[in-house]
Amino acid sequence: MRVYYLSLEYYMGRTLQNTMINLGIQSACDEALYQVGLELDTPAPLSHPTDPRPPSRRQVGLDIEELQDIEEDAGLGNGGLGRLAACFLDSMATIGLAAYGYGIRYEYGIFAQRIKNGGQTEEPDDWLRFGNPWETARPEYVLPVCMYGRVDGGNWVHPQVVFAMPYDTPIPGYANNVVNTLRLWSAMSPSSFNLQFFNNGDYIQAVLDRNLAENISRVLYPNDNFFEGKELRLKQQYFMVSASVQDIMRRFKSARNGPKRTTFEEFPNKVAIQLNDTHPSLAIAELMRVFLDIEKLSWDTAWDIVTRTCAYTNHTVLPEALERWPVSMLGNMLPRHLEIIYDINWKFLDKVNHRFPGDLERLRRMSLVEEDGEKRVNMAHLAIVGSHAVNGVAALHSEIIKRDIFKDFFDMWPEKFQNKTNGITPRRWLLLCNPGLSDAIAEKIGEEWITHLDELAKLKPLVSDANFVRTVQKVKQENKMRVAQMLTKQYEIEVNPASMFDIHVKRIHEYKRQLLNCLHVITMYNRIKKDPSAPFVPRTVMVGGKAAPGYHMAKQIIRLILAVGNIVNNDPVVGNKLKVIYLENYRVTLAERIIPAADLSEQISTAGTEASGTGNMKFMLNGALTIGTLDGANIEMREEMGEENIFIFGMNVDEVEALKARGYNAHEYYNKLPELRQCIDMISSGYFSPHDVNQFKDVVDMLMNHDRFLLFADYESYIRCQDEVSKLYMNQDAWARKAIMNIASSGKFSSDRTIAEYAREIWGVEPSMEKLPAPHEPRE
Ligand code: 26Q
Repeated sequence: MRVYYLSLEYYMGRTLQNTMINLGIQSACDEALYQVGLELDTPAPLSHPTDPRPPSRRQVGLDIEELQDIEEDAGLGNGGLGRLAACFLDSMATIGLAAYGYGIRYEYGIFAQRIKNGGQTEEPDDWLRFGNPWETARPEYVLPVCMYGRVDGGNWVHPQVVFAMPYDTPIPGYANNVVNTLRLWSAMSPSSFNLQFFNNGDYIQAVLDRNLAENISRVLYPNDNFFEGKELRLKQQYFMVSASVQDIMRRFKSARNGPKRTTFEEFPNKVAIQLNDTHPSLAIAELMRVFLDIEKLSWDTAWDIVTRTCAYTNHTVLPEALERWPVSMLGNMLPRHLEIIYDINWKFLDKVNHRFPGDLERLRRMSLVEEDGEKRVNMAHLAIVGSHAVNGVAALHSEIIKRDIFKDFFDMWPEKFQNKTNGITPRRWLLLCNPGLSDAIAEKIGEEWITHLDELAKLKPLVSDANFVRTVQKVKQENKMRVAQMLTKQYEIEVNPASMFDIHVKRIHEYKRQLLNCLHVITMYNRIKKDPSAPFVPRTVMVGGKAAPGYHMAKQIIRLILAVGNIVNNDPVVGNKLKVIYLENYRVTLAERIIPAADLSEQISTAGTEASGTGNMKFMLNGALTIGTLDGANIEMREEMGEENIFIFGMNVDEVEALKARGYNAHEYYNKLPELRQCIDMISSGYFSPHDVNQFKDVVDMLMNHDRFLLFADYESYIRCQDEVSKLYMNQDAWARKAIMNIASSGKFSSDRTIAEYAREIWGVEPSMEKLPAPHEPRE
């Protein structure tokens, strides 16, 4: 069985250190570079062959960290979904699956965020500027992709052709001699492109127009959890799907021990295709087209193969993130696929009608084609109908899917619906990013945890080992110092490394409620101002994350946090009790720095909105305590560590639903809670924006009159919970013991566990932790 992971995003970050670690050559490389440095003679000035002085040598060798810092992040993703794909690649190689990642080689990844004039600006991410040493172009496997044209008697005629050039990146497993492949497609214009111009004599124009085709893989769309129905985005999706499906078919047909004469009955036993959200869901229609039009299979045979091959992972329940492509756009670009989608829909609705006779309302709800307003194809419906398994990414999320957004489909096929709680790779998110903690752990329980994260449970008894507690505290302090030094060096910001590092890093989105955190900051500020001599547990609040360039409210949220920081950080009454830092350009590499230095992790989305979260797991694994809602995987984290080791506040999903049903009225809370009212009044009166008192009018208006995420309803409970956090922080040992309980309880959140579940319960393949013989060693 070969597993194919199809994703429009891979948020890989850097590769060098990860490669050295997985190959087991990190310390050798480190040492070698150091020695090379020492060998470098720096000739003494004016030295002469007869000079009796020995040639001078460098006092210190070359530092591998300096080399690592030169590498660009491969930022081919937005946030959680893209990073999950990257963690999965690492785990699939580590647990020995024959897995391939397929995606797009964007020439520009997620934009670089710069803070200018109090807000976010975007700079293009020209990550290939100095070349990419990890990739190999494979021109021998280039493939044509067809778009546009029309259907004539069931045949797709006169399409435009673009070439898909594969670039392969090796994905090594951890210490097991496995190397899988991530294959990313780059668009290349065929030399015949726009030949009609050429024949008209406009050769120059024909060459210039090659760009049009090559724009397909130019840039990653920077929307996180938001659907934007742009034609170029649809082209990207089909381009990736078409090239990947052809590649998969070619490999199936040429398999060494495959059938002599190609029969497709075996296809679902040899090929598993996992769809990372609906973004690659055209694969279902494309596979049908290939089996019907090219391989000439019957509809029923083709459909049986396709549905047994494909599986779909949903990553969000937010309605604005669900892909609903206009029929007109799809029909113009992919006329044959639209026909096939209509045929899938007829046969599907016929089945529904047999199961639930006469339930017209149900047929309307379940149709792949939405007919209210502009006709659209609901891609989630296509993905569910065309897959044998549909999964959510945390227990709560998988329940919400069954109960809410896909209820009708659950009624129809309860057996399709599964849960696969997300995970993170312990190689990057502990071993690589936190060597101090890794060593402290290894000293007590060895190194098995690197591939069997459940082993961390062996740390639980060590909460009463005073030495271990002290070591963990020391490691955290060192990690904090490193971040403090970085902030000083890069931004000339002085932070108090003895203060609590309270960290909120993720994409900026209303549902993630960075504004709630901001209200807590203002509340603390007001308390300090009100009684400057009252005891206060010092905090450094750091917020980081990118806003989608077109998301006005998200950009305003960044502006407000910066403005509040400006006032708080420069108020002499506050001193070093409270600092607010905006972490510019949060990305994988910055996460590797920041997360190991966190005391407190903010995971405060409105219950029922964050499908899982994975940052939450990274903080837990690195010994931060969490303040969070009963949302996504927070619930399972609490279950693993016990409720005494996590700070949970706010409404649960049922309470959120009840409040919505009753009617949420922000004014009630505003009138009832004086500290909240004070915060809001300050924002709306321009306290934080003296040069433009109306700056945050829209933010206040949203919070007061149309807040979908019910901030004020959780304000009081959040503030109380934060007070408890501060109280505990005064007892450093009690805090550290809970931190150790967090680390020791994080075994479940290894992506190795997640992938083993996908393997057994969706792909029908057994993981193998066996080490392969090294290529140059004879097989036993
Ligand atoms: C779709 C169409 C057109 C343009 C953009 C998009 C688009 C792009 C990215 C839609 C959604 C996304 C990203 C979604 C995402 O990152 N979801 C997160 O997935 C994580 C991994 O499962 C979860 O942990 C997070 O809870 C979820 O928000």
